[in-house]
Amino acid sequence: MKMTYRWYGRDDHIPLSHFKQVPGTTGVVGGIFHIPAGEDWPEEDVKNLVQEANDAGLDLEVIESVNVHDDIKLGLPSRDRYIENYKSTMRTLSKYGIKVICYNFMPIFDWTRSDLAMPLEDGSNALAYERDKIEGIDPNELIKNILEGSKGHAMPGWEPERLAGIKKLFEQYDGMTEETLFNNLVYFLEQIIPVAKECDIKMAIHPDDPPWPVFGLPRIVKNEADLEHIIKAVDEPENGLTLCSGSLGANQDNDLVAIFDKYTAMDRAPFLHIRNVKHNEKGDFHEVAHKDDEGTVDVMGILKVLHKNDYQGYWRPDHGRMIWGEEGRPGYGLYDRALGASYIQGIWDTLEEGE
Ligand code: DNO
Repeated sequence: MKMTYRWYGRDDHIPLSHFKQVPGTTGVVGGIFHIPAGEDWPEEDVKNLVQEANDAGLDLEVIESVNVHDDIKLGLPSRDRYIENYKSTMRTLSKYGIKVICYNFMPIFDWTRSDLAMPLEDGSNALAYERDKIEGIDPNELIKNILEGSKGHAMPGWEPERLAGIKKLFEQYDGMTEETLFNNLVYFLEQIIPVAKECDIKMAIHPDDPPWPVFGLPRIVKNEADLEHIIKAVDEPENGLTLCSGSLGANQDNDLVAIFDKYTAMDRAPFLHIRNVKHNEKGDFHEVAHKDDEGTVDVMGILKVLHKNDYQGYWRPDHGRMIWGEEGRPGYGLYDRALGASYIQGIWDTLEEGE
């Protein structure tokens, strides 16, 4: 498997050389964050992004994310214009060697947390989700908390210009069923998967985070049944999944090992996010170190099935804690992700050795 780190471009507090210093790193996962969802990505920006990573000796073959405009998720007539932009962006990305595009299909919000820096016993802090703090609060309150908690770092998925129209968006989604949202996803996929084929790009939908409805908005990427529904709806190798152990693992009913086994064996998961979460008695969760016994995710079990299936795709250590006093974008410090990466690679080497 190819080990990558998520890199936020020039806005990242971590220089590319630091990622490169972690043994085993082959590349970074990038994005262009100043272009609003729905717009076509300028070729010059794409070229510079890839060039900068390559100059540092790193591949940049995965984009996370090319975000999908809400009009596509809503199924509005204007979606066709945004889908054309999406296709054009795919063509540009393929010209610069991009192989995988990660995206999500969550209405309005991307990932949701109640706390971006929950103090842990060991003096570190991590992202957390407490249902009581989310359910019943005004979404504007949540936006305010996230933006304040991000301490000035742009948080992908929480772009202020998009959230400015939040009231109207909620009205537009009012009453939307999962079925309608799913049909809108299929409409989108039917248009873009032929382009992905032509461009030799794999699309990789990210699970909903957390995998249940938030603020009454429909969610369609929550569990194995949803994943199956999606890949079967447009049954082409380019219609793939980003398997995220933390997002899917937030619901303890999800059998992560079985899910990772099934879709990597089928070669339908070109990109993986590996992280760990811990649940409390109320079913709330917070993020923890990657080490298997720190949380409820069976990290070793997942690695064993990836090894069994000779996984050749991209993975990245996902969210870590903030440790050693590091300041940065919540979830995306260097230190704990590097510890997690090394831990995972140690397990991987042992599996290789045992062959
Ligand atoms: C959070 C990330 C998500 C993810 C998007 C993919 O840290 O895992 O924001 O990038 O949902 O589109």
